[in-house]
Amino acid sequence: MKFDTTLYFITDSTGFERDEFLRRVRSALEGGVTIIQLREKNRTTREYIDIANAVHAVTKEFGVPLIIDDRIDVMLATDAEGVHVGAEDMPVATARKLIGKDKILGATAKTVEAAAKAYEDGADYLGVGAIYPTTTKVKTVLTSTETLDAITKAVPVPVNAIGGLNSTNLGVLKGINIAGVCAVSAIMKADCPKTAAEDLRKAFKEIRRQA
Ligand code: TZP
Ligand code: MG
Repeated sequence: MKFDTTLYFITDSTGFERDEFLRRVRSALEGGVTIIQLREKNRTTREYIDIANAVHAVTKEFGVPLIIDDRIDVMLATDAEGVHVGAEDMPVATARKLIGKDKILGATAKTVEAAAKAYEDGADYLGVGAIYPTTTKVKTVLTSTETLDAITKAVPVPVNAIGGLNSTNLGVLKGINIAGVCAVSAIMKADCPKTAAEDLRKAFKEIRRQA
């Protein structure tokens, strides 16, 4: 399926009541996020499916694909548009085999070698980072912009930058052929997710223009 990673919003429901969480997801969509990943680390399978169905109902209104972090079973149960696997999750080739060719498969890569393998194994896009230190709970190390640049040149699929990104600090990505940026807290924790998404889109457009 076709997708656009220009502004890739990854959710984190930690600390939000369900209604407030869903309100924020909707607000981010109103601000123009182009793809959403539901990333839930402390949910039972039942809860994960329940929140995924609720988020999917909203993303469908906007025609924006929903990607499920890590859990192919949750993706299948909710008929979400895709799944994203990290280095410690299901191998990319296995994930592709299980989900078929039509679902979107994303992978995390921190080196050119890992990126090339993920692409060969069937990834449709790659997330690369962390570019900056992040306050979001994640096991990650920093990835240099040189490595990010090399990855964009090594694979033909869209490559997104991730990690500590917000509308004021995208300058370091100028001249690198990324397809888009991923953000968790810059949107999730913003006073207004809609405005935050709009600002990120503008900032990304601006570095594109200057490149
Ligand atoms: N992978 C690398 S950094 C990161 C993930 C999931 C978290 C990014 O979160 P934030 O809040 O946008 O820094
Ligand atoms: Mg993961």
